[in-house]
Amino acid sequence: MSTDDSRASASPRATAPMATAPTAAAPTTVASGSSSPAAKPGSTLDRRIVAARVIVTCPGRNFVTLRIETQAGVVGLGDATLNGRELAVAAYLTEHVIPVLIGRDAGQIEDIWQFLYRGAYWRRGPVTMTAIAAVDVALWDILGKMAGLPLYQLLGGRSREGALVYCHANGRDISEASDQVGRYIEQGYKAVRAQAGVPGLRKTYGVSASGKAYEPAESELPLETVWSTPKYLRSAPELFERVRADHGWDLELLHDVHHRLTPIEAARLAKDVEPFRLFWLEDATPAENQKSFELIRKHSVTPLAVGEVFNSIWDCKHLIESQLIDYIRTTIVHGGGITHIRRLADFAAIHQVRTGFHGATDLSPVCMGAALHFDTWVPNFGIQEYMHHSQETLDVFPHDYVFRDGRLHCGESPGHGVSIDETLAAKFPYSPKQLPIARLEDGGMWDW
Ligand code: GCO
Ligand code: MG
Repeated sequence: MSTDDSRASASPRATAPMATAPTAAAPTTVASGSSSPAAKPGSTLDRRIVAARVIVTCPGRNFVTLRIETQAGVVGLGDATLNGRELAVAAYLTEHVIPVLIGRDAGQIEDIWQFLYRGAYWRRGPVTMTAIAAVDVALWDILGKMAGLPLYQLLGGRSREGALVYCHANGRDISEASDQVGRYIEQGYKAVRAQAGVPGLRKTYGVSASGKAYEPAESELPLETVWSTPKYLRSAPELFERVRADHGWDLELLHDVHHRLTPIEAARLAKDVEPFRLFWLEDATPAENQKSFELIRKHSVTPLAVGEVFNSIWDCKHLIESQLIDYIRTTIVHGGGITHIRRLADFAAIHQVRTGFHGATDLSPVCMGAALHFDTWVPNFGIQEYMHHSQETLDVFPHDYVFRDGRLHCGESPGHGVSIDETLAAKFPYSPKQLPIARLEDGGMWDW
């Protein structure tokens, strides 16, 4: 071991050569520039990362994908999409991560994770953790392809036949929402999230314009929406009373409050919907202050889910170890990849908290593919969100997972089973879109 602490930061085997920083939005390649010695298939040299680039595409909505290639020509993909802040992650990867990846051993997944996390000095945060996740997932994908095994097999093998999913039903009013729940039941869904317009509010989170699929990031600059907690708290329990009356009890029902309530208001709602036995109530209150969930817990036995905006185990440590939640929603793309989410899931398991991964359309099929392999293995699996991607998106990202009998089933192809059609992706250039914001009726800023 060298004691020369002036040596360049490098993997144990290779020093990253200088690379020209490419621009964020355009697909670019940074190659090592050096000709590497002939490598035997499967040897360490074979795994040397020789190229990596970021692909930004907008087949209906924006996605950022990291593509890593080894000396042997094995390609791995990682999702790097952070809705409304896509180019921040693209630039983080292109400017700061790709140059240090070149020359490293793609098989050193843990070491590369630690290098990118500790080595950044500025730890955590959605941009950093999404960038790390993209690298991590691409490397697990490469490992699976080199081993000729599906990702779930590398994690420890199959624990279940497919992942129970919940889809999104919504309506401008309660009756429209309940009708849509019925249509999903007919399609075989066993779990449905229900959201309805709130009387007196022009636009409500989770509710689409008539006939259109719901997609929150719809305008170049943030759309300003108006929120009223009293109006919402009056109508939300009625939605579930109606859905149970229309569709009975042989169905898992979920609901997303989307961070809109104070802890005591959240406790009120959790108590009011208790008779309708929800599978979970999601993001009932913002969770920066993890102790605030103690208040909800004191008043209700409605199961609680939280964490789609978290990016590390530290965001939910108290929530989990104090058993203040039942489901943790942090998923692979925003939580540092498989390497970190596996730790989080293990920590959750010993506190009987189960997974319920975020799966909105702003997470690409690459994330969904990886998540489904994880769901297939993880012992403390709860449920997987499944918000349907548009056909254009599915065409850009060929994948082998399928929906059957209320579950999503990952495929058996090596790695995570999702690729990208770059020719098609290039036909959908980046289109700036931001998430809406919410204000109270008096104009004060609120949580969207
Ligand atoms: C969900 C989420 C999403 C988010 C979106 C923001 O539960 O699916 O709340 O709908 O709003 O991911 O980018
Ligand atoms: Mg949510």
